[in-house]
Amino acid sequence: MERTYIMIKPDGVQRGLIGEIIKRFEAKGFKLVAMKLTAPGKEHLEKHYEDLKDKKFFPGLIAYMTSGPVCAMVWEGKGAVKEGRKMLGATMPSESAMGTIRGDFCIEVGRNICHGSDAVESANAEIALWFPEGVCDWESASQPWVYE
Ligand code: RTP
Repeated sequence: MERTYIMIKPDGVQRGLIGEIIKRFEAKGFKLVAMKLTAPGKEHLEKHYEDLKDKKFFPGLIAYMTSGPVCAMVWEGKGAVKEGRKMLGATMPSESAMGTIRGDFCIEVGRNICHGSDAVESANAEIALWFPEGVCDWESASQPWVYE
């Protein structure tokens, strides 16, 4: 089953949105297989956002991402990467549809609450970076009620 890396950024944590975001992923039918509240520091975040290192906003992004703890999670389910991105909404909150997490809860791109992997390959790399200890393989009783 496909897995995606979803992270609630420092603003989402400080604003008390962890429960709301978890609620949406659970209600959708995805399965939480790893989660931790962590503040890993600059080097780790620079690695996570390595592909953006030449962007003008990179230093600000790293400062934002290291300003407090993040909630790192792995969610599992059919099409988890693409569906997860849909649930987060567009990167720019002004373009995120209402009903999405960013559309409902934020205003600025530099405080856009959450991160979601953009492809299966990046999801696998991000899961390995954030959860080198591995994830929990557990059986969910609701699976036959989610998948036909
Ligand atoms: P993320 O990785 O956080 O899920 O975001 P994303 O794929 O939707 O967007 P990406 O282009 O990878 O940008 C990563 C994060 O950098 C911040 N950003 N700031 N000031 C700006 O113009 C700007 N553009 C991007 C956002 O926090 C964005 O989520």
